[in-house]
Amino acid sequence: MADSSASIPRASTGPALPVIGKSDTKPTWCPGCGDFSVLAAVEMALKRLQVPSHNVAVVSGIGCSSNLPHFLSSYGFHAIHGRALPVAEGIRWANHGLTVIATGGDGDGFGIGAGHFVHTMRRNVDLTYVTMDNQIYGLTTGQASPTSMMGQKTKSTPNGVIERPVDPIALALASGATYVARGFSGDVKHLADLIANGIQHRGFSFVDVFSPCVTYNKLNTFDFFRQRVYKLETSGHDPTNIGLAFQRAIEWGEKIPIGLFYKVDHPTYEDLEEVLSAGPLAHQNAGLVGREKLLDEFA
Ligand SMILES: Cc1ncc(C[n+]2csc(CCOP(=O)(O)OP(=O)(O)O)c2C)c(N)n1
Ligand code: SF4
Repeated sequence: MADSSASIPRASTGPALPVIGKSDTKPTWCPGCGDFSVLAAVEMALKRLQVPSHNVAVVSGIGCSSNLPHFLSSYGFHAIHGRALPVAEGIRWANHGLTVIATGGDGDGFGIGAGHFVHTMRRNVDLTYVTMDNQIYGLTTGQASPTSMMGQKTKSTPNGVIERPVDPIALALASGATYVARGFSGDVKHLADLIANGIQHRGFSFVDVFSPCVTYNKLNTFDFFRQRVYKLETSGHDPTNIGLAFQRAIEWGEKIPIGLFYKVDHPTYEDLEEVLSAGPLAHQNAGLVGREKLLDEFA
């Protein structure tokens, strides 16, 4: 099988090409929202990798966090609720010369979008998925989300959440993601490192971010995480060992890990799929000819 990756620039450079930056649209997030840090970290990562604006597509679903693509000077697509990943995947299939980043909230990704989350990971599509996990529905003003903690009182759970939360890290490990990390909005540099390394990784990169909703989640605040998070990088964790990664993933209490849980090299969907392995569809003339032939059959 041909390895087309060698000919595809993942982060091309050049003085004439504008590197990504902020767009003219200003964020409408509440002052202090964790999502500001995630925007800054995504921008820092892309700047560090010198990815030109025209080589990046940022895709989201619906939610406060899903407004992020509006604020970057890249291509962007604001999809429907829970559908960031299928759109991102479609963009990769059409043109896997692009750096594709999907973003969104925990409701978007682990609730309505949970099926897409699992299946995009098991295909190992080469894109980076950054979730702003505030453990609440922010945009719809404070209902419980799939990652809300048991017992938490919210608008939709006035007597407290009685369901066990989804563990996004464990789910990603079980579903075949090949780069699994967690960051915190309170540490932008560390988060930017995780995102930059995720973009450079060949395969599905997942970065879940503790990104507090300062308006509707009074439990999982910046202070809550500051008192609990510790870095895997400084704790002797071996990110090549999936068993150890699962052990760290289920840690939740006085200490909560952030950093790189797991990373493995595995062929991507684009490597293994016969047509895509010959290079981006967008650059394949044969694809156009084939399409015309197909249309002729129905004419
Ligand atoms: C099909 C569909 N169902 C429900 C909604 C309403 N809705 C919009 S955003 C949202 C959840 C937002 O939470 P999250 O994805 O965690 O993002 P946040 O706003 O917290 O960043 C919901 C339920 C919708 N827009 N479309
Ligand atoms: S409601 Fe919460 S998630 Fe939405 S912008 Fe405000 S602080 Fe951020």
